[in-house]
Amino acid sequence: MEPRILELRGEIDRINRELLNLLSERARIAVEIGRIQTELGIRHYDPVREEKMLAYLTAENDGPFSDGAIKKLFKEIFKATLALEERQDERKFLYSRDAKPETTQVKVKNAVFGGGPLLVAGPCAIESQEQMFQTAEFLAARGVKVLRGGAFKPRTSPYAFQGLGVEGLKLGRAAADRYGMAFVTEVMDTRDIEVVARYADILQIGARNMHNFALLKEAGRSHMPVLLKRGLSATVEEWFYAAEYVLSQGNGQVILAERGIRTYEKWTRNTLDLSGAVLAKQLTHLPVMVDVTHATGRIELMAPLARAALAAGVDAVHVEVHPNPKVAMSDNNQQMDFAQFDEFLSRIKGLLEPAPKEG
Ligand SMILES: [Mn+2]
Repeated sequence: MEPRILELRGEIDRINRELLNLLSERARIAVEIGRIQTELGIRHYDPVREEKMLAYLTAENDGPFSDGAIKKLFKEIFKATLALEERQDERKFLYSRDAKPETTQVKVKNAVFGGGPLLVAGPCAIESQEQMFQTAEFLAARGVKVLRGGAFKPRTSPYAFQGLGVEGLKLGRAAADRYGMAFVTEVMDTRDIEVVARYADILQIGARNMHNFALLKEAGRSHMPVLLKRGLSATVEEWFYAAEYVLSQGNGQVILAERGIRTYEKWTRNTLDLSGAVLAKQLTHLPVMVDVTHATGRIELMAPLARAALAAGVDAVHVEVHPNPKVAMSDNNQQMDFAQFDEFLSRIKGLLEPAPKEG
């Protein structure tokens, strides 16, 4: 190598080191500014300040870099700094894995969410004693530990079947007790939390209520396990923030459920956002469930997507099962009958073995 080049490269290495030190010093100061901004509730991103810095730098610039190149370089520095400040904030959220590295386990009866793959199953709506007992008996015999069933139903039409209410809660509780299962059911109104908590083991907050902050806070105060479904049009961030509402009330028992989001696709009821579910596993310490029934609305898709979800490491899969879906009072086409559930189970069985312990 030409000695002159080697010498100049040595100079470049020295300057790189200095640049690195200066960048790091700049970042540390910016993070301190970010900390104060967070304390004061001020946004980190300040476009006016960025514009002023760029104007100053281009005015000072005598080349050889063009003003455009200088702007581009510094914009990258600004971007990386902003990301650092936001990362700093992220650490403070209770849902964050930075706040709590180990996966939270939510224990209900014999079931542990976050302690190996689980199935949650049952009819869309609780309709009768016979229906609930038949379903619970069938599911319990197949090792399902968590029974679902809606007593208060959020229906798109106000004239559709709204659920049996408290009568339904009693049926769900009785069926779960009879077959040694945990019982999860939806609560839609802060005024119902007390009565639902009396009969259920887990309070479900449905997709349509994910943004009902009063309900989230009350569910947090109940100190009951909460199954929080992602809203139809909620971003992953909004979903986590909804969980934060519950956690911030001192209730750490939250299970996140991805149940499909609304997209332009019409051949599936919703679009299963498996990326969102995996992000929830990676970024939060909360157990994550994937509801393949509402995500797809198509029985033939449920086993493949349940396999995908379990292979991707989610903690639970949710399906609707009904002794006779044809006469069900809601979601007729997407509830499995018993034979379909057996077929479903045989297709996912290999993935239901407990995962090796986290190291
Ligand atoms: Mn349903």
